[in-house]
Amino acid sequence: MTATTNPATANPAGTATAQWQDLDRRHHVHPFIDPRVVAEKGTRVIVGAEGRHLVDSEGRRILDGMGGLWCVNLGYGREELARAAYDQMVELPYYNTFFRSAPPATIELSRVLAELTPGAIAHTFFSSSGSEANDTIVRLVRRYWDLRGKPEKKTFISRTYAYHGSTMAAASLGGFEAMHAVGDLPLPGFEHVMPPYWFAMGTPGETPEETGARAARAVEEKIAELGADRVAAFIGEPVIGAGGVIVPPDNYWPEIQRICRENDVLIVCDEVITGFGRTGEWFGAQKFGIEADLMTIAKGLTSGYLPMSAVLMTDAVYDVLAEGGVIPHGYTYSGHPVAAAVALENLRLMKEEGVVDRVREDTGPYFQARLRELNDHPLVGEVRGVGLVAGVELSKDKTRRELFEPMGQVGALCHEHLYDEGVVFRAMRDVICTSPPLTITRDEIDELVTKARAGIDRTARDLGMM
Ligand code: PXG
Repeated sequence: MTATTNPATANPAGTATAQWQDLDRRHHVHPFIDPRVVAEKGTRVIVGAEGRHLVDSEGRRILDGMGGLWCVNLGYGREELARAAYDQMVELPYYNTFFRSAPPATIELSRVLAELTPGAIAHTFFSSSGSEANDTIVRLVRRYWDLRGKPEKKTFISRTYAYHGSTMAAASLGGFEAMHAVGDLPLPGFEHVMPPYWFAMGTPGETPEETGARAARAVEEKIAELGADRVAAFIGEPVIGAGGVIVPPDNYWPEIQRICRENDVLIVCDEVITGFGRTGEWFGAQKFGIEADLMTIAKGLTSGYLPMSAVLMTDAVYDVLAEGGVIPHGYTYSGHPVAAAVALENLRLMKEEGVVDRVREDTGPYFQARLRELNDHPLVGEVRGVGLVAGVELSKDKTRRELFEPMGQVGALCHEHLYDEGVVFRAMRDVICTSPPLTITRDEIDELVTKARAGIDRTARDLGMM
């Protein structure tokens, strides 16, 4: 395993897990985790990985049911990606895209993305994280409406449980109260409506399609309430990811599309998780028939090997922005050549290996079918998902769709048990989410489901449910 031979990342015999944990506790501030929990339990030190498995500092081999953080789409240990980065670093490690300049890899990537993306999407603005890309979208969309002579059209409509990132604007777009509570968010001009989340928000007797229709109607009503002349855009993940894998019924997106078009509201698809094959299509927009005006991409663009994100836009949006002259917006690392070289190699490998076709035709349906076997479990309320992303909603009483209170404790407990069984999931509220590398094999899917059931069994025993 490369991690044990590379002096920069090795876990030398003298450095025990406890020592790493002690250093981590004293000096490292983690995102999204209670520092007191890190202090008490110690961080998990991940020292290497190969294929779909991680290796921790205790030498344990763990199946990565999360593809890192919804991103390591080609799996770990892909030397082609390392070589692409190395070659580019030797040739041109950095140059900016500000001074009417650009590295060839960056230009080529913008061409490849225009070819790969659906519909009229043809232009790319690069950044390094999904959050930066979504911040960029807020600025560019507001400028777009200024240039169109409609400066009142500034408000973004998003959804409860949407995740769009952690910067001020991206967290404002997101629909999490706990995130809004940090930094006095949302900023002005961000509104939230219900998502098409049948299990938790469907009224008794309502079908998923009826909940979907009601969630779409909430967008229409919000536009009416604010006035269409004040609404800039609707933003949505085709499938809500970090918010608990909320898969919309088929009638939801066509309604959103109609409502936005009728009200001259732009459609922004946040494809940070759903992009690059996750749903069995290259983009979630294709899976759900969405004609996006702008798209956010990140994560799977480089399989997470280097940070890179982008805002993609149609000719129609770009032409308005371009006529407005200089766009005073950009990042030092916009279009970073090394990240671009890795993205190009990543996309080349995905095409060469037919990764997206395999997810659509083979591993995706197999994964969904096998995970749905968990529906017979007393603790499982619902299994939902598409392609290689899924959420298992743990519930007190599935027939009544009753959730646990307070929310999140059962999910966190289950997450621990799953790790002890040797598989990583992501617990969000009491939904245990999985988004494995797209290269996962049928045998590894069997391993994932077997370990998932064992972890859920342990959780149910703790709760006295079996
Ligand atoms: N949009 C979506 C749909 C995302 O899932 C972002 C934007 C922001 O990307 P950056 O690169 O700025 O993180 C994301 C990121 C989790 C978790 O706990 C999910 C994400 C990030 C961190 C944690 O599941 N998604």
